[in-house]
Amino acid sequence: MERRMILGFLFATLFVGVIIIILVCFTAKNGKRPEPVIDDEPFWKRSVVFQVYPRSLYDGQPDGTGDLIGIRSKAEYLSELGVGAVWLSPIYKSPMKDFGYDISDFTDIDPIFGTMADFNALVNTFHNKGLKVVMDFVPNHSSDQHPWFQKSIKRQDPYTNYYIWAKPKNVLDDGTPVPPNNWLSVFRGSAWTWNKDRGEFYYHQFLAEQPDLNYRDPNVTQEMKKVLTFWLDKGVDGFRVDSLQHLFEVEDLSLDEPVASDSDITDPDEYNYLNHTYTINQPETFTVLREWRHLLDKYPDKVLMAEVYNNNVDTVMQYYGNDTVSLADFPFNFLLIDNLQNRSQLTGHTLRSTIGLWLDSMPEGKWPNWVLGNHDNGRVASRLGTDLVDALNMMTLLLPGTPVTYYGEEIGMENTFVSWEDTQDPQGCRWGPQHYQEHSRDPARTPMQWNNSSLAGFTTANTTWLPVNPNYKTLNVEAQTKAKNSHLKIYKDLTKLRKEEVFKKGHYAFPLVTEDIFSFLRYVEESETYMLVINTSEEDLELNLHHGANIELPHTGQVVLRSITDTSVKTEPGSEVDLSKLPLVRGEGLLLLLSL
Ligand code: TEU
Repeated sequence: MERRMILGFLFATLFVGVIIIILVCFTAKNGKRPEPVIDDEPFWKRSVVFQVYPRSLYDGQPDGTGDLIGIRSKAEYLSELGVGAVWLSPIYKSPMKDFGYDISDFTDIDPIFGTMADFNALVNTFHNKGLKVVMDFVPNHSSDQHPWFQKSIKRQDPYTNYYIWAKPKNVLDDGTPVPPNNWLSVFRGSAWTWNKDRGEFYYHQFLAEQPDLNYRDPNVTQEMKKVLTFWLDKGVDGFRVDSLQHLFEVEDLSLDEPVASDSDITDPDEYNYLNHTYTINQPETFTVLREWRHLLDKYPDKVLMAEVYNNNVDTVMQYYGNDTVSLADFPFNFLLIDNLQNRSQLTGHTLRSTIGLWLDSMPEGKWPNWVLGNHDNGRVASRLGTDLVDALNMMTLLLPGTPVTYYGEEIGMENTFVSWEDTQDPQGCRWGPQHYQEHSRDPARTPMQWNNSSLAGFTTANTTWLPVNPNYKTLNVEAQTKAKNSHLKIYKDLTKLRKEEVFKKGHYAFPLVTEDIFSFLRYVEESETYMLVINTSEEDLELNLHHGANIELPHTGQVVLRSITDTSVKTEPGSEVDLSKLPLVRGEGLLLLLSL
C-alpha cells in the first residue's frame, strides 16, 4: 500500500513536471508571453513637469497677485491636464526684488503667497490627485535682508564668511574704493557692491540685493543641506536648482575675467562682454551637487533638475554626471529656446539638429528633457509663431524624455505688452525706458487666462500685479474647453497618448527632414508606429513623404491628431491619408499611425 502511494506520488510529480517543461518551451519559442507590466520608472520619467509661476496662476486670496490657495484650487485643472509634476517657482519669504529669487528665509513661506498651513494643504491636495510637487531651490544667493547677511555684515560668527567679501583692489584719490576684480553681474554692471558698515565689497552674481553665498565655508554647505532636508521631510518630491553654474567662483579674487574676443558686445557693463572662466562651472560645484544627490537619494523617488544656462552643450551635460556618478536627473535643455529664438531660425533642419544635439551629447543612459519656455524667456507662441503651438506641444510631449511645460503653453498664451510704467522685472528696469523691452521678462509672466470675465478670471481684485494680455477674451481656458478643437484639447490628448507604451519606451527615428519638414517616428518593433510630421514653413504645403525619406514609408497613414489650424476634411482625425499627397497648413503638426 505504502509502495503504491509512493509510486503514485512520483508519477504525479513527473507528469506535472513534464507539463511545465512543455509550457515553458512553448511560450519561450513563440516569444509571446506578455512582459509583466511593471511601472518601476521614477515619476519624473513618466510625467510632464508643469512650471507654475506662483504670482500668476490664480489669485485665491484676491489682491492681484497669485498665491498658494489659488494654486491649490487649480489641482483639478492640472490633474485633468494630465501633467504629473508641478514645479513651483519660489514661494519663500522674500523682499521680492527678483520676485522670489531673493530669499530672506529658506524655510518659510512669503505672506504674499500664504502660510505654511496653505503649503501643507497644497501638497496634500496635489498628492491626493497624484500630482508631485517640485520646489525651486535657490542655493547661489540669498536676499540681502536674510538674517545671515545682516549678521555677516557685522562679522558675527559663524556668519562672518557666509558671503563672499573682499577688500578693495585700491582706493581712488577721492576715497572711492575700487572692486577687487572686473567680474560682472548677469543683470549688468559690476558684480561687487561696497558695504560701508563692514568696509568691504560683497559679490553678487545677480542683483546687489542678492548676495552670493560662500560655499567655501562649510557652515553654508551644512545650512543649505538643512534647507533641502526641511522640505524633503515635508514630503516634497524634489527640486529645480536655480543658477547652479554660478555656485562657486575661483578662490583668488584678484583674477580678472578675460574680455570675450568672439563676441560683438562692446558695452563693458554687459554680462557677456567677458568670458566667465572664473565665475561659472567651477569643479567644486560638482562636489556640492553630488552631496545634494546623495541627500535626495536617502528618500525614495525624488527629482533633481538643474538650471544651467550655458551655450556650450558639453558643459551642460556635465551636470548629468556619468555612468558611475549621478548628479542631476537632468539639466534643463534650453536648446529649443537658445537655438530657435525666432521663426526665421526654425526649419526642419534646425529642429532636427537642435534635437539631435541634445540626444547625441547626453552621457550614456541619461534621460532627455524638452523646454519651450519659462519665466526667463519670451513665450514660445510669440517667439516662433502661434501657428506652431500644437505642433511644438506634439513634438515635446511625444519625443522620448520629459517635457517641461510653462503655465499657459497648453493654451498657447502669448507675450503681453507691458509699458515702462507697469514694468516690474528688475532685469528690464535696469535697462531703462529705451531698452527695457529687449530685456524685461515680464511679458511671459502675466496672469493665466482662465475665462473671458474681467481680468481673465485670474482674480476678483481690481488690478493685477502685471497686466492681463488683452487677448484673454478669446484666448482662455474656458473657451478652449468648450471649443470643438483647441490647443488645450490637443494638449490633453497628448498627455493621454504619452501613457502608451510606445511613447514611454519606444524607439525613435527621423525618417524625413527637409527645410520645410520635420518628422519623427516612435515605434515598438512588430507593434504600432506613430509618425509626427511638422510643416515648419510659413506656407500651406502638399507634401510627398515618400520623397527623400530614409526608410520605406507605407502608402497611407491614419490621422490621430492635427493642429487646430487645419480644417481640411481630408485630414480629419480617424481618416486614412495618402502619404504622397499630404496637405499640411503652415506650422501644422500631424500625428499619424502607420502600419509598417
Ligand atoms: O536664472 C538664472 C539666469 O542665469 C538668468 O538670469 C538668465 O540668464 C536670464 O534670466 C535670461 O533672461 C535664475 C532664475 O531663473 C531667474 O528668474 C532669476 O532672476 C535668477 O536665477 C536669479 O535668481
